Amino acid sequence: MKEKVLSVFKEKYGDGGDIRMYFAPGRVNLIGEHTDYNGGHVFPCALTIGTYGAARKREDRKIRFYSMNFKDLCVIETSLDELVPDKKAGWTNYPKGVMWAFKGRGYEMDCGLDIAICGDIPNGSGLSSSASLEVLTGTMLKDLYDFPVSMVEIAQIGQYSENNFNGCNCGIMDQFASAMGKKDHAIFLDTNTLKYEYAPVKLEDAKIVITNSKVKHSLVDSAYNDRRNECERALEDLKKVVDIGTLGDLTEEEFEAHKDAIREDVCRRRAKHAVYENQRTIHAEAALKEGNVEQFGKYMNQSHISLRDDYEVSCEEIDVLVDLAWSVPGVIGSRITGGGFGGCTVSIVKNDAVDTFIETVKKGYQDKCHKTAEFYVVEIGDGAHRLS
Ligand code: GAF
Repeated sequence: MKEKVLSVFKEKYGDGGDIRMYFAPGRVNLIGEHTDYNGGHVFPCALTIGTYGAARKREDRKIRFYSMNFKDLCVIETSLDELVPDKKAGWTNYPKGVMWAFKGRGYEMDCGLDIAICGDIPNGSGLSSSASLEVLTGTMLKDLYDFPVSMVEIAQIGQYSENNFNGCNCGIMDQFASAMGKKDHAIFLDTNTLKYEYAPVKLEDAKIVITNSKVKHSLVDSAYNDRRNECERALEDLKKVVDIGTLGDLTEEEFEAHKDAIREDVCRRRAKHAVYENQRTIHAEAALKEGNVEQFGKYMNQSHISLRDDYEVSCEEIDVLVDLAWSVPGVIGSRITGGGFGGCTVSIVKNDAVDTFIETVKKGYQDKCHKTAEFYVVEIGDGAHRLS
């Protein structure tokens, strides 16, 4: 992939000069869903699939973009003086947003650049292709312009640009995983403090299998923002009776003791998920640390039920995939992963059950939903970096 991007870069922009190559991964979240904007914990890992990019500084203020994923589009040109969102500019709003956010933090690019990218994250799968593009851009800018930013700041800048330039009110999990991932480890991140710890994912006799439903329901962004608002309303009500900053500050017992202060039933259920899921994530990480993968799988299953029933971010197709997965002997745990309303499930499957898992789920999904699922047996990779 790296060679392909480099040769396309040269074909589009010409050879010579200091062309540098970078990679930023996509992510899969093992557990801790919809907790990142509620001050809770998440437990994602970076994947070995992601976005590759080649870049070279220019002498003028032009910025040129080319993506091998949208071959029908030609080179898209803008300038350092035009860093504003533009619907017509499509995917380039992500890198532009990051440049704009760097500038807002006082990191002024003194010249433009040419960029060519190519990603191997399946389109619309919910494995964070946009976060990987943001983090890729941040990694390029840090290296090419010598900006003294840490990888954690790159994640923060990515999230800030997505919230304020691209209008999606996401939490920090996806950008953090892409920037800070570590091979064979998941990141146990407290989104309230940004304290994190790497937890080895030693699955000697099991694999992580992602199943792509190939479904993406409309209104994903508005439904996502609705969930956020409902959690905020629940928090406001709770703050009248208990001294907390976020839903992540509550234990299950404290929630049960104070939940009647939440006036709307729907907000109570959303808050219940956020509180229980946060606690589940803390327990799940501890179980994994102790080598108790079976227990970890049980928490994954509970997470799915809570996302399905209380948070209501699943959908028919995803529930079919998870039910089928649960029916296969050798499946340790299975749940929806990411924002929801389609996208992917993540399952931990015993090595000798992987083939049966894929066969059973594929056939059952085809029979029940008349759709063809895709399966990826994934490896956990490193966070964003410059390629040699
Ligand atoms: C999406 C968001 F981008 C994340 O911040 C997170 O909230 C996730 O949905 C749900 O856990 O991926």
